[in-house]
Amino acid sequence: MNKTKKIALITGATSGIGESASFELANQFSLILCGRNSDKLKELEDSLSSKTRVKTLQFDVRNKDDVYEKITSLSDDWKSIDVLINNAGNAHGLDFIYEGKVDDWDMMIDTNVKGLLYVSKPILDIMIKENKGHIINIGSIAGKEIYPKGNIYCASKFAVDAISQGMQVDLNKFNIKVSQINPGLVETNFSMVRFKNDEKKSKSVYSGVNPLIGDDIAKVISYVINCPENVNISDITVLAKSQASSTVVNRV
Ligand code: NDP
Ligand code: 8X3
Repeated sequence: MNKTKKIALITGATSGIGESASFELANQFSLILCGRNSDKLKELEDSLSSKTRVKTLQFDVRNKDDVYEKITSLSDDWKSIDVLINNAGNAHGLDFIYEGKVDDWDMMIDTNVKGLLYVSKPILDIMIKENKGHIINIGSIAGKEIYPKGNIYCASKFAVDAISQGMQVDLNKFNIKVSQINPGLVETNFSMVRFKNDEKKSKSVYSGVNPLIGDDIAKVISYVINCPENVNISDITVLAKSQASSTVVNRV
């Protein structure tokens, strides 16, 4: 196994887009796979370690101290992270703002915004010191357009959009690329989380859509990473063919 492979760290590797990205990138990178679910992390390690070096880090991105401790404690052969994929996140609830639950709002802001920052901070320190790196933030079409009842989820992804732009301007002088990938409807566990395991509601989101799947976004991630050194895809929105905007979807 090639120990000189570049290193990619993926958050939210235990499901959906992050899991697909883990498989997609296994041929090219040594992988640091992050998630909360330790059984699933072990399963991923078992599946992928015949292809590449795998290190798993178990943390909740909302836990600032734990995130910092786990990343800064990486051994020297894992520390030199080349690519950070900030993917962990979810929507919680789909309610008019006057009916929204404060706990859902906390979860989205704490995970999608603050969690992304907590993970990025120690890795920025490493990348700046090494004068190299590529950060890929998974935004959303919800970070580009507001849709009814999207309110706080949209706000969290608009924040990711602003953070991505902020990273790009501030990190430019350190030879660090920053890219944001904004998917539309991707059939993952996303809607099950949003609708608190209501399978019927969750399925209805994708009915008649022929939606994107995690592997589609994983291929885009790989494309963005593998552009020539002089090229940066700074912001890309990826939709299913049947989706024209957050609210315009051709269901058949
Ligand atoms: P999934 O629910 O399938 O995966 C989400 C991943 O994020 C899981 O691994 C989950 O871990 C992890 N995660 C969630 N909360 C935390 C937390 N507090 N700490 C650590 N890990 C956490 O959904 P997707 O794959 O679809 O979502 C991935 C990203 O893509 C998210 O940022 C989402 O907002 C974004 N996105 C999704 C779209 C879609 O339509 N599916 C469209 C646009 C963007 P666990 O299993 O432990 O919860
Ligand atoms: C997920 C896409 O449209 O369900 O970010 O908000 S959407």
